[in-house]
Amino acid sequence: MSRLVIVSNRVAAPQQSRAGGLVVALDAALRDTGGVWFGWSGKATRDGTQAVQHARAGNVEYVTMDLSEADVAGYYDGFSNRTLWPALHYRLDLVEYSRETHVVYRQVNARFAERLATLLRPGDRVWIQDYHLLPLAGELRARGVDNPLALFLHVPFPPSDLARALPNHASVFGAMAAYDLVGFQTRRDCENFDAYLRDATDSGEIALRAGRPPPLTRAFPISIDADEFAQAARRARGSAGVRGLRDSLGGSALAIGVDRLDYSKGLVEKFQAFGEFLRRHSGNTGGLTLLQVAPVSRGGVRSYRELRHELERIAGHINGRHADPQWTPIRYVNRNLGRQTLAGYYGAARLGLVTPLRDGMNLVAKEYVAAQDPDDPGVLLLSRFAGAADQLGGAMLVNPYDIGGVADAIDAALRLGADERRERHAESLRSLREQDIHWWTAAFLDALDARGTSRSRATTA
Ligand code: ADQ
Repeated sequence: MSRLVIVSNRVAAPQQSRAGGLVVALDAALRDTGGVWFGWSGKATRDGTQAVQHARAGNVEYVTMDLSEADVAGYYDGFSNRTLWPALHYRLDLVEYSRETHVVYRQVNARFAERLATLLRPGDRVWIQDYHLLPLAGELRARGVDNPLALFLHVPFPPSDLARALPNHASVFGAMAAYDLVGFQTRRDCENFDAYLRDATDSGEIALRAGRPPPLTRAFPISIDADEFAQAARRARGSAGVRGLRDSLGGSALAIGVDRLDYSKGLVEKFQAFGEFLRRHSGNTGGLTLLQVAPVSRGGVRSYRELRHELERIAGHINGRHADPQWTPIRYVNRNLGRQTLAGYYGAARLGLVTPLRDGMNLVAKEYVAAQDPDDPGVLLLSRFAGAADQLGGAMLVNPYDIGGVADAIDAALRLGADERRERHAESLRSLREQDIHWWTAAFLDALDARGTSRSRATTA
C-alpha cells in the first residue's frame, strides 16, 4: 500500500501527552501504511537559519523545518491569522491585507514545497491540512510532483462574493484548484467553494489549468473519538477536581463554555446573552453559574487583545450587577485544562453553551455531548452557524446574534424534563458514534484513493 504524507503548519511531536483526537487519528493513519508528517517546527530563528529536523517513531518519520522570525511574522501571524482567518470566517471588517505578508506567505509555501518534494516517493498520497498551506499543491505541481494531492480545510469557506473580495484571491483560493481532492467541514462550505471557482472562472479572475480536471470537492465533517471521550468523562466523575467544582456550586446548576479566545467564537454575545438571562429571569435563575474557559490565543494580534479587554469588562459588569456574597454568575478562566478534567467539567454541566458566530465544525460541542451521562444528560445550546449544527440533531439550535433569543433558550433548556433531555442526547450521540474521528480519516483517504485511480485512468486513456 502506498505511503501517506501529512503536511500541517505544526507537527505534533510523537507521543505528545496532551494530544487531542485529531492528532491521535492522523498518527494512527500514518502508522497504518507508514509515512511522513511534515511541517513547521514552531521555532522562529533570529539569524534566519532554517534547519530541518528528522525524528522517527516506528514506520513514521517526522520532518520539521525552522522558519526565520520574519517568515513567521509574514506567513503565520500576518497573512494566515490577520488576513485569511477573518476572511474565511466571513469577517471582511477584520481583514488586514498587506502585499508584503501575502508575498511571504507564498514564499514560505514555496519553500515548504521545495523541501517536501525531496521527501516524496512515487505513489505517496499527500494530505495537506488547513488554510496556512492553500497554495502548496500548486507549488508542488510546479516542481514536477505528480502524486495525489489533497487538502482538508478545517475552517469555513465563505460565499463566493466574500471570497472574491480578498485582494489577489486568485493566488490563494484559486490556487486550491491544483488539488485532486478538497475536503470541507460541511456541504455549505463545499457549495461556496464550487460557486467561487465557477464565478472566478466566468469573470476571468482565475483560469483552470487545461488538461487537469478540477478538484473533487466533498464534505467530511470532522469529529472526535466519542467512546474514548465518554470514558475520560466517566473516569473524571469521581475525581477531586470535579467533586470540588460540584461542591463549590452548592447544588445549583452549571453552564459551561470552552472556547479559544477568538472573535469567531461569539464570546461577547454569549456573555451578553447570559447577562440578559439573569436580567429577564432575575430571582428565578436557580443560581445558574456560567463557567467560561477561554485560553488566550494569538495575543500578538490587535483584534484579539481588544476582544480580551472587552470580555473582562463585560464579565466584571455582569458579576458586579448580579453577584451576591455566595454566588458569582460568571467564572471566567483563561487557562488550559487537561483533557480528563475538561471531560469531567462537561459532564458536571447541565448546559453546554457553544455559540460561535461562525465555526468550521466546533469539536467542543461534540465533546460536551460525548461527556454526558446518558441517564441524566445535560442540554447543548448550539449556534446554527457552527458546522456541528448539521450533525447534532438533538441540540437546541440558536442564533448567537439574537441576544434575547439565546437568553430565553437558556431558560427553556433549564426547564427541559429528563425524558426530553435523554431523547435529545441519544439523537446527537447516535450520529457522533456513526461518524467519529476514525470514520473521518477513513472516509477522506478512501475518497482520495478513488480519485487517484480515476485520475490515472484519465491520463492513460
Ligand atoms: P478550533 O477553532 O481550535 O479548531 P474547536 O473545534 O472547538 O476549535 O477545537 C478546540 C479544541 O481545543 C477542543 O478539542 C477543545 O477541547 C480544546 N480546548 C479548548 N479550550 C481548551 C482549554 N481551556 N483546555 C483544554 N482544551 C481546550 C479549528 C476550527 C474548528 C474545527 C477544528 C477541527 O476552527 O471549527 O472544529 O479546527 O477541524
